[in-house]
Amino acid sequence: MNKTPVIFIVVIVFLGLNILIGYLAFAEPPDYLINATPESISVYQGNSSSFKLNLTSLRDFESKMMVGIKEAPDGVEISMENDEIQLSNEKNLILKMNVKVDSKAPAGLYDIVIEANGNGLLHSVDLKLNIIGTGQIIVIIQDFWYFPNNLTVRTGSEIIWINRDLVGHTATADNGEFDTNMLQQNQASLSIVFDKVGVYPWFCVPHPQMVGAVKVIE
Ligand SMILES: [Cu+2]
Repeated sequence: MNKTPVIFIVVIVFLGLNILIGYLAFAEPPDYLINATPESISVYQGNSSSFKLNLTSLRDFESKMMVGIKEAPDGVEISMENDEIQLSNEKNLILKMNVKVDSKAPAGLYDIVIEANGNGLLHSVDLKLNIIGTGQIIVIIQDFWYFPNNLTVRTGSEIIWINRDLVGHTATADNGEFDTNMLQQNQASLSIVFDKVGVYPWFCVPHPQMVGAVKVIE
């Protein structure tokens, strides 16, 4: 018996199923696609700020939505002035968001996720929150990395690096302006004061792939 027709039918059915699955997965576009600006906000440690988020629907839809914060870093409280909004076709909507940053909230760059829920369908928007350090800031060295490794501080702030790894590390300025020298496990550096505006990248002498940077602002 010639098996060619059987194989042919099997291949056709297989391809047909794939096309059908692909259609089901992609044919129905998500009901809610929103965009938010600004994409990044900054708040000083121990401060509160309000922001206007500009929400835009990228597709035609009209819906009542519940808006809330899904994820915020420790020591940060975020609330929406209106937690229920009406997002309309192609209209921009301004949403007021209040951000309260505890003085102990760690300085650095964080992701916050805002989630909108309309008729059971979820859509999230990611924003960057830059917590600007003031006073004394601790950078932890752990697992061959700096936490935070990218931070903004106000002039006059000081940074102390603490090594939590078994092996020794340094935080050494690229331009040679500061150097913690070798820090052994659980050793803290002397505090380094940043009183000049600028960007100061640093690295670890024995592990140059370990890098960080501090941006000093007015
Ligand atoms: Cu190192």
